[in-house]
Amino acid sequence: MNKKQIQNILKESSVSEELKHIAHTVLAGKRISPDEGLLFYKKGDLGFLGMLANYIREKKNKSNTYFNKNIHIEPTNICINHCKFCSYSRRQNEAGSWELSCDDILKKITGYKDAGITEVHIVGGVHPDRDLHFYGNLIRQIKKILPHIYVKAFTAVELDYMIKKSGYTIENGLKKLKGYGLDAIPGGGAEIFDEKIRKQICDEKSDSGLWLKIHEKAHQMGIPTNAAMLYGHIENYSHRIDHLDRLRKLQDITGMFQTFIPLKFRNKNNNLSHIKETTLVEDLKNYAVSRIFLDNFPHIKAYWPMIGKEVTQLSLSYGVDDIDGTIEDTTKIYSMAGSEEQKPALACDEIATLIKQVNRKPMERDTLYNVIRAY
Ligand code: V47
Ligand code: SF4
Repeated sequence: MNKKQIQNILKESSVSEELKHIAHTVLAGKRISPDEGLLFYKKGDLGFLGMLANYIREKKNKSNTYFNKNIHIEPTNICINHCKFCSYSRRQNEAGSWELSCDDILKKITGYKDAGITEVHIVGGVHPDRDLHFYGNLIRQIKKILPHIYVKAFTAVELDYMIKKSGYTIENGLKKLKGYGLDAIPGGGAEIFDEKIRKQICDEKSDSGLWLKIHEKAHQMGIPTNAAMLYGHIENYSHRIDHLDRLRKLQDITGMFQTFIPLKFRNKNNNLSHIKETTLVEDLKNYAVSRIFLDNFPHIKAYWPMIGKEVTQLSLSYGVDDIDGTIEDTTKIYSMAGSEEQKPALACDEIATLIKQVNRKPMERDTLYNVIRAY
């Protein structure tokens, strides 16, 4: 729908005058305030928010829907932290713990030599004994086997620990990792920035200021990063808007966030299992408000293994233009938390079909969003 059509619909609709006023701000290409974002969350119905989010999505990315050919490596689930929402972390030697050596990982990587993947995504637990050089060497060895691969690795929380363990400042640690071959940083570890909520769900984790600082320093040295938000647990709409606002402010300064990923809290096998998961309407609304509020983020990602293929298709009408990658059944983290896809793997053609079924244009991309193939 174009601007004129939306303006006409708004004229006829029963939407309140205060929401209409904010909608006109969005249509005029202006930024909405945190209070206005909050009002959207609280009072905006799904059709209204979806219409505006889709307008922004198409203005920024047309019908293009991005994905890549990627694998995940989860080197270990041994972790020094005890985040209440986490379903996969274990103590050292605890039943169910895993710890892949550098050689184990390189063997896996060798199996993908001819698979045409363009990205290795590495995220895992914060292992007490592994430092920056262990992981740096891992990146270097991976790139010897797959020289053209982008390595997008380690949440800011993992980075914080490994950099300090090796005695570097954040700046020098990131420089060192860049030298080893780190190309980009994923969006995890952000959870919810609000200090009171963070204390209740992941007290031991690097704090919000540090998460933002690590991403800022990475941006300053030319390393692009993603940003996530874990929602649907004990936070409320104000906490979500505060989270989005802190990201928007940093993006105003650096411009190096590539995509924003709302991560729906899944409640299996963790210490927050008593919390009911959010509904489909709530999930779509969250994508829509994120798309509208984060006017300086180029992309909004729906992580398909977490929410499933059909919800991913729906999300493409609520602001989402990026659906992660082929994955090749290489992640356990989310299946342990009860995600939709227990063995996530899709061939490029299957992803393209999913996207085309909802009249969007599939675009295979690399980690930096350069288009590799338009379908
Ligand atoms: O920070 C952990 C989340 C994140 C649960 O950058 C959970 O492209 C829901 O970094 N329910 C790590 N979420 C994941 C991550 C990521 C994932 C996909 C794409 C990208 C990207 C990055 O996983 C953690 C936490 O927020 N998580 N447990 C759970 N029970
Ligand atoms: Fe550790 Fe990450 Fe799980 Fe927290 S979410 S316990 S930091 S693995």
